[in-house]
Amino acid sequence: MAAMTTSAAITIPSFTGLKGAAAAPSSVRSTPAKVPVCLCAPSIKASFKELGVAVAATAASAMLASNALAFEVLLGGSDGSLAFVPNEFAVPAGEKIVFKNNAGFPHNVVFDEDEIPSGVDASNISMKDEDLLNAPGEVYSITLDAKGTYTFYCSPHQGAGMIGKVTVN
Ligand SMILES: [Cu+2]
Repeated sequence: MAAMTTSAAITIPSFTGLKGAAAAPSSVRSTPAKVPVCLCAPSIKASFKELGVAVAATAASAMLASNALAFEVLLGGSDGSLAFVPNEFAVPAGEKIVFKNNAGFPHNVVFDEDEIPSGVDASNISMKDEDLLNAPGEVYSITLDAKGTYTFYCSPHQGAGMIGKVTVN
């Protein structure tokens, strides 16, 4: 019995090989299906790399096309973290800052009245505590003109550490 099992095991691969030779397209198609992890992982990495290059190229051409740049901050990390991404950044005075709902919402953007430059009214630059961005891609945009450091937070997730800091130069 053991000998028969062994010979059967040897027969199967050689039969598959013959089949593959007879019908090359189906053999090619079945290979990725059998090892999706090995084949997919490098190609995903490659496409992210290509995306990165494409985004960089787009940003560069946008820079050339216009000085009206917007600085984008994601609300919620793509890894599920309750955070502003980036959570610390600097922008020139007058540059538009776009907070974009990304993951883990609802989120909002509220500036801490005690941690903004003097003379700036926090209520003029903050969302209301009860206002929330609920849908993916929803944005809240502001422009900060007074130079200095501003601290802001997301009111639902302040306790979880969703706090950010922007320096306006
Ligand atoms: Cu939040």
